[in-house]
Amino acid sequence: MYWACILITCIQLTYCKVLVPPTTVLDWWQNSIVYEIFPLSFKDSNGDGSGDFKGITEKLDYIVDLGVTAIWLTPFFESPLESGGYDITNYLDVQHVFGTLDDFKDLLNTAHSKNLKVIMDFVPNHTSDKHIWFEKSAKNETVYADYYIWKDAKNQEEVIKNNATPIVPNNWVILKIYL
Ligand SMILES: [Ca+2]
Repeated sequence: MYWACILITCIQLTYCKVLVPPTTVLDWWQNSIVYEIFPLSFKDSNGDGSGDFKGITEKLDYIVDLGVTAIWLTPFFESPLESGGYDITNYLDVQHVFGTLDDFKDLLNTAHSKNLKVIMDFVPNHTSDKHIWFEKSAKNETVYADYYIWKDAKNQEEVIKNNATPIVPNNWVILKIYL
């Protein structure tokens, strides 16, 4: 009888998938409620037609009231805004249509004072074609030449021989929005 009980217990543990409660505590990003903000179309604090840092700062109490614990800001670095701000020309400054770097710091500090985490949508894998690195790389300048991956045009020979208009080597679509 004793061995039968042990056998039944082993079968139950094996086939009934008795689960052991997880002992790990979830990290903040695993259980946060995240509110994505596209700064350009969020609140415009100065009436120039574009959302900005001060507008976001003004709405933080509203965001907290929603139960949000983190905000995610889409890219707000210096950019010609030809690709929603994902086309960055300067990673060391903010896009001035959103305000100043101090305005951003104020937004950050105010968010933290309300226990809101701030996620910056950082885009390290590509830049604007107007970024100085891209321009130097396109000219094949030393050091910068391999900062980007380059591929010849589909009609490269025609371009070289007859100065033909280059045909892009892929089927990527450029999606331009607003402004
Ligand atoms: Ca504005």
